[in-house]
Amino acid sequence: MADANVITYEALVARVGRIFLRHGVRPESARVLGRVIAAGERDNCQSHGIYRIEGCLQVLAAGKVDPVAVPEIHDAGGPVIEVDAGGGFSNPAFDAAEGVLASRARETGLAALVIRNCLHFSALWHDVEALAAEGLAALSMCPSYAVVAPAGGREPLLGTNPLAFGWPRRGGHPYVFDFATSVAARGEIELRRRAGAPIPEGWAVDRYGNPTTDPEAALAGAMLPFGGHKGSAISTMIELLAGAMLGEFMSREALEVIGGAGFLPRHGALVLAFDPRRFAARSGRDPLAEGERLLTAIGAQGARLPSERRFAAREVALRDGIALTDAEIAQLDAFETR
Ligand code: NDP
Ligand code: PYC
Repeated sequence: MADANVITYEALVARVGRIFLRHGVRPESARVLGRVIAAGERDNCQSHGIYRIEGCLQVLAAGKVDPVAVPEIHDAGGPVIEVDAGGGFSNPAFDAAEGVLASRARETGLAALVIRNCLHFSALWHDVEALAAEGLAALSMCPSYAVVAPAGGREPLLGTNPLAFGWPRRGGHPYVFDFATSVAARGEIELRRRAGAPIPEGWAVDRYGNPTTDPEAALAGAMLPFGGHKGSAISTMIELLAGAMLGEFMSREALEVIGGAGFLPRHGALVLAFDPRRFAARSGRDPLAEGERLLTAIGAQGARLPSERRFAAREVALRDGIALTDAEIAQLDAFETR
């Protein structure tokens, strides 16, 4: 650990937490935000790592998120549990309610968590990994802001609407995928804009509907859904289930309310937790063993499982520390003092 730019995961969690504390976030939430953002760097997911701090500080400064909101759980004992983030960040609300969600899923086989009124900036793998660690399968989804044109259209209407799935595995990392339903997360385009690099073809169209590889033109135009009409339909489903069904903002309204894609979006989120043992009970089969057969067979073909890259990066970061660039260190210093 000779390099001054290499920082341990724990030190980065503490450092990011201190930044949020300094910017008025209550200690419990600052700790969660520190963990979530540092975990993005640890797992080599830069689009949702320390690059996001700036966006979070912007919404704090603009009064678009409540720094001292205390998540409020509403649980009538049924399959749907609600947590009102009170206009605060989504992650502390998920953390507050995760235990109730997991125990309800174990009791009844299936439970849903509705997160209301939250500022959402993070990756979703945090949610499904936490539930998989409890032996549960999970789905997590949310709208974002309207920056994606539906397949066949050219006006931004859908969000980058992420979807994550987790499946528990005995004695190893869970099976997890987590992706935007746009070809890439918007953060990936912004990171390329900052680096002066083009985006791959097929990610976006400019404001006139022409294909573009220029990040500026893409950000001013519309992103595209992954997989054509299939990604467009999944993204629409997320608008309906995690927006319309919850009575929370869909991506178009989220964009209007927050005042443009320059700010992080505000909306709700939906997390579903399933207990595979309860679902399989009458079959007499072991669902985790069945799942294992499939996952092993995928690996046996030389195909990599989603999250394998991330888990490998995590192992290295926990062993050797996280290497930050000079610019990132300078930015953390600036955030801590301003
Ligand atoms: P990526 O395209 O980088 O990755 C998507 C998933 O596919 C990951 O699980 C990844 O695993 C896996 N994967 C990638 N390549 C392969 C491969 N060759 N074989 C098998 N699996 C593979 O993600 P996106 O850019 O779409 O999204 C990035 C993040 O942005 C997500 O975490 C998402 O939650 C977040 N996001 C958040 C939003 C919000 O509103 N809060 C909005 C949009 C996105 P691995 O990580 O191991 O590479
Ligand atoms: O990367 O698309 C994105 C995104 C939107 C909100 C948070 N991340």
